[in-house]
Amino acid sequence: MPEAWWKERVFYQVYPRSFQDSSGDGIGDLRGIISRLDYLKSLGVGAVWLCPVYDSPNADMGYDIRDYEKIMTEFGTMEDFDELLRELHSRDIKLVMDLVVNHSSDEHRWFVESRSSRENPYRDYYIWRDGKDGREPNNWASFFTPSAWSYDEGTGQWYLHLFSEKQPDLNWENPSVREEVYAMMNRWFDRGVDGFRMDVITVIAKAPELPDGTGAPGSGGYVFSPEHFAFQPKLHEYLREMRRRCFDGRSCMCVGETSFVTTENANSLVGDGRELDLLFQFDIMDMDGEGSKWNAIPLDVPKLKQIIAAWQGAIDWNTLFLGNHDQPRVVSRFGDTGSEELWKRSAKCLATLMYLQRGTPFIYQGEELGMTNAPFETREQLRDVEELNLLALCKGETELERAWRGIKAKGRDNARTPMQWSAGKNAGFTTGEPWIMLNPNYTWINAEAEDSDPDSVLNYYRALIALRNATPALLRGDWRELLPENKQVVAYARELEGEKYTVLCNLSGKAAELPFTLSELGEPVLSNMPSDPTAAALFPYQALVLKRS
Ligand code: TEU
Repeated sequence: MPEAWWKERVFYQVYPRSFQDSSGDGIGDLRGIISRLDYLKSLGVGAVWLCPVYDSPNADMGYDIRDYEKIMTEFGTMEDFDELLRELHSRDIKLVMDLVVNHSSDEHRWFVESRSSRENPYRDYYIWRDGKDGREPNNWASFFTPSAWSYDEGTGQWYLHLFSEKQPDLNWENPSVREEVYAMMNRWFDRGVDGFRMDVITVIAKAPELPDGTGAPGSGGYVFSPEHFAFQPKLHEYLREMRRRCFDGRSCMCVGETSFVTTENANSLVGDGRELDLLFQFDIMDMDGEGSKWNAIPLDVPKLKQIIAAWQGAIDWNTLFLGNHDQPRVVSRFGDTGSEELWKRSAKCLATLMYLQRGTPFIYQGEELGMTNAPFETREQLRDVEELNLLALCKGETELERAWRGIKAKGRDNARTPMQWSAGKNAGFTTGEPWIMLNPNYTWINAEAEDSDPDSVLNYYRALIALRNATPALLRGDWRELLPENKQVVAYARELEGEKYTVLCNLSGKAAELPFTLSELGEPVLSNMPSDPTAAALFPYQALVLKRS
């Protein structure tokens, strides 16, 4: 039986606002994406995850949807969308849409109705409660603002928003909400899309009584309370219903952004019940934060190895990624950007260690060029609601300094600067004024320059993807950890029907000794620098894939 298509293909995440502008307004758009599809094909990817393109006031850059069945004006029209889908399919590339149904925009018709009166039929589409002693209904903190509640003067009640006040949470307990969502998803499937990436899907069900959180109070005394909104029992009921109503009988896939998932509860989502096909877990993304997303401690290789081994052991099929539109740039975060040589070598090393594991790779746009964090210096240069809210809360110089350190290292705008296509005007992204600043290093980190350089990060990604695509053992083989005690080298074997590959990646800036010579493991089939088969060591950031002959 052929494997599910989403296991065999490499995904590429497009952040449309920053990918390619075709209209000259400084904002990427659908026709821009269409003009770059041959580039995606040349990379070898087989599916695109498209960040939200629905009509939105962009309080959270499209993750606040005003109309689920209209394309954002700046991005184009539904005709452009249909053309994009056709053009992708004609190149044998699948399209997976990003869908945000934990919340909508406060400008969505449902919410406009809902807040218009307590009796409105849409009132129960959202989560409204009376206040307690003139304060919020409970003490929950939101991801983006101190309190998860906002007061509505007109109707004298509070509404829940786990994200910004412009992102009210939908009430999944209301069957009408669920029916509307399923019908909408089915209309997109009928249009031809191949799947959905479901935004923060693990928080759609809330504890019915909305009890106070008991954790440590944060800003304003509010408590971040995932124990009452993540992985609630009803979540599984809703996901099974969604599976039945939308996915059964179609060869479409569902990947969940499963915030708060653990190796213990993951199989409740992707195991036999098959509520989701794939899940995104964030253990690697969270490992350098020490409890706060804004901290940035240096990469701890043994801890990384532990996370990789734990997840390879926990579920049958992982998603493999090191970044996305919410995260800083991969090579700035986990590699070494101190010199051009190490930047290049470490970018290739990180890709090798991640994308040859058992699972489905997800590459974030520009990562394949080795794009880096951007040198933001002023508030005016920032666009992200999360960063701007953080700065707005700062009292005094010390807090501001700390916030800026966090924004530079971890801020989401790092991943959202325009794609670097060429050394020409605005990196070839737009003829107009870009909506967010360009990273000035586009003069030398760009697709055009890298395309013609055989040693570039881009051409390495092409070779890596081609190798994976063509090698059954790297697609479907077992995964086995090697050198578990080694503190610098990530090493593993992939094996299928007697074919064996070994992946060795020195993820440190120092040479690493090995307990064998390279030739003992076979012939190199991919490497990021010349290697000596008689050596029993790896250079800093050296990556090597060997095939046992
Ligand atoms: O992110 C969900 C999420 O859990 C966030 O806390 C994420 O970890 C955070 O952005 C990190 O700084 C999703 C989307 O990917 C994100 O872009 C949206 O802002 C968010 O949901 C709300 O829809």
